[in-house]
Amino acid sequence: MPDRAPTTQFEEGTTLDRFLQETARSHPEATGQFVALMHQVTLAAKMVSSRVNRAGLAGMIGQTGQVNIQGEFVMKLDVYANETFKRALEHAGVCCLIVSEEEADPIHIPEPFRTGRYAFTMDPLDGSSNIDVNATIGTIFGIFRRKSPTGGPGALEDVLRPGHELTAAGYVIYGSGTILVLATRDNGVNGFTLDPAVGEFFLSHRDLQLAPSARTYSLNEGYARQWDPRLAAWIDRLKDPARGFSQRYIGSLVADFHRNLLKGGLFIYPATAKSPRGKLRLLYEAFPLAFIVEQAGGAATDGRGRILDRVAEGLHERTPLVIGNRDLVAEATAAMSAE
Ligand code: P6P
Repeated sequence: MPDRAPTTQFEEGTTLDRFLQETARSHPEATGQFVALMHQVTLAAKMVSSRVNRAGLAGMIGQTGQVNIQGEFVMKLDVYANETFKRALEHAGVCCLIVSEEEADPIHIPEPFRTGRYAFTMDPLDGSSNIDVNATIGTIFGIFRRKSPTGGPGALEDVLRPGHELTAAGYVIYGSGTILVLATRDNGVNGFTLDPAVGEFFLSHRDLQLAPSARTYSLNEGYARQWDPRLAAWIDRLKDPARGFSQRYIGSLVADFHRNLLKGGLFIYPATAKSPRGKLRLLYEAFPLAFIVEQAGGAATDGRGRILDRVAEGLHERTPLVIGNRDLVAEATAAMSAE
């Protein structure tokens, strides 16, 4: 369990801004760039939330007809979310490089803006295929301290590195409410709920910790015949009524992850015949969620080893993902990797 100062000094209803300012005070070396970065993330999250909630009215539903690097039809909200987070981050002098699921190449900070001390990775709007059925979607992000020389342009070395070098990670879930969940090494995992009437995020989920175990598993059973036989056999054993499990699968990574973070559970997106290396992205989906779940006392593997020990070798590299309560992740991983 990570050793850190609990956030008990913050009462419910503390604004995210106050939380960031006061936790920064425990870092004398802080330059304020992390707080400034999170201010910009918060602004972009509010803007995307507003647009997502009005998508049906604002004509943002429906495909643009463009195809992104993933070969998926780009939904209009994907484009808006990507542009909104980029614009919020590139002028603030806090980032040296941005990596987005929506863009093939790294996004460099344009002139005349200064580069900052952080590299930012993101899936600006994950689960966008669920938008037109009004299902919950989300933004996932990771934050690395730059390795490249200060003041110059960011470089691939700032992001193609082990996941355990993340400084912070989080997600924004756009559902019945909008919640920003932020994980840092010093203050664990905390959730902030947006009050749209006030335009502020307020601390609502303090010091989130996964229960020791759970009875929910989450994966797409439609691919069962494509799974590795060892996984198929283990899932079949998991369905023994004596184990008391139920299955939940929304098909939106942030929604499935958020439910399991709050209620406990195991999420698996394995390699399949259709996606032999898995479907989810290592750098800006698996790494951030693995960082969050470990800060909350859980675990994340790729079906063989710890996700955060992986080194991202490509910006859009795919990976299998097994994530959730530590005991269930260990049991599933042992089954999937048995000789
Ligand atoms: P499948 C959404 O398209 C997404 O990228 C994740 O949000 C989600 O977990 C996964 O794909 C669902 O994939 O193949 O089960 O529809």
